[in-house]
Amino acid sequence: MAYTPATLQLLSPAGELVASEETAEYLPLIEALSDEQLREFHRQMVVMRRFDVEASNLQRQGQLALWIPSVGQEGAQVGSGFAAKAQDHIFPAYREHVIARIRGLDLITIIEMLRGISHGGWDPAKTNNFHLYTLVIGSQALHATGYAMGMQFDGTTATGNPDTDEAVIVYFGDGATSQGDVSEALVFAASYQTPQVFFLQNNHWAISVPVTRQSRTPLYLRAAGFGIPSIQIDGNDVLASYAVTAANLDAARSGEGPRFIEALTYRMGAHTTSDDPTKYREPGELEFWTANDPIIRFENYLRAQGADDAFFAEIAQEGEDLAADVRRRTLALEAPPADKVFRNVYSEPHPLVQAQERWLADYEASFEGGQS
Ligand SMILES: Cc1ncc(C[n+]2csc(CCOP(=O)(O)OP(=O)(O)O)c2C)c(N)n1
Ligand SMILES: [Mg+2]
Repeated sequence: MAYTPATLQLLSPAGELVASEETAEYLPLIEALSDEQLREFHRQMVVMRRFDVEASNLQRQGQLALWIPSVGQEGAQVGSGFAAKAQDHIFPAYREHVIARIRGLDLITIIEMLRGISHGGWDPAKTNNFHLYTLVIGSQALHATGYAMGMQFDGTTATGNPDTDEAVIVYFGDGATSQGDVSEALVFAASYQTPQVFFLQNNHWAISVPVTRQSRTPLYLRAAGFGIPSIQIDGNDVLASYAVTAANLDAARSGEGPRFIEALTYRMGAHTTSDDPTKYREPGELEFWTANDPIIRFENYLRAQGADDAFFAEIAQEGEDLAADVRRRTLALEAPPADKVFRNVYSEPHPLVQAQERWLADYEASFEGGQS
């Protein structure tokens, strides 16, 4: 499943604005952006792709237990991330590193989690309402809907003031749509008309299961069954992601109820560094999505708008600097204590866990120079 006739694009793959009946309501939101804001979109996409590559390399060099790449999904994330207002609350899954950075989370926090030296917590009050990563697929949809209901109870939404009215945006994947949690969240959101945008990043795979196995219909159509207005957009079009999310968040914020956006995008890399996608996907698929790369498309657009080589060189350098900084800070981190994984499993000592801990200690000790 690539693009469909229903997929909304504001920017063609060649990087030109699409003027049509469908795009007319969104183009003014793009025209209202300054050159600086547009360039900031690009800067974040480029810099974060470089960060992502560095994090994958660090994992391969034994510095992280795991990395979860977001390469290919920068357009969907940058656009929607900038569409959220400061007062909005963002509930991510676990691949939203770009949005994390936009909301001010220090990326080393994610690195620490995937190195195994933290349990992944941070305080959303200190990360501009960017809530915790959620590895239990789809459960964040329920957290988000509950939070949005709370806004209604607190009266912090739909008061008529767009500068302070709050909304929630929740990110989830195509695979998550098969989870009961997501369906339950949609039911409650529709019942209570929560101020909420469901943002589905359909990256076409749930590990090795293709989206075609998850759904016989385009996923945005599923929202109709819940009575939630929905739209399918080209998630590799950063401008579509921005404008459609902004419009839908505005609607949610002003009391019009929940909305559902399906952003078609592609996970260009592996599911995680523990996965080998060459085992299950056709090379032609990657070629199609490489030709629709969100960064190349937006670079073409910016060049036509007058951005020059110096700008692109500057942000490439910024990416290098960020990667070097993350590498330096990662190498300075402590090693994950081998016993930590066994702590906090049960409140009391547990024989099975104790046996596993002993096994690991013996295994480590079996290596030359190992310690028991
Ligand atoms: C409740 C639950 N079931 C299974 C898993 C194992 N799992 C981890 S990622 C994943 C696929 C999720 O796919 P999708 O929602 O499309 O998100 P993506 O990884 O593509 O961003 C699965 C099944 C899990 N983490 N949680
Ligand atoms: Mg997926």
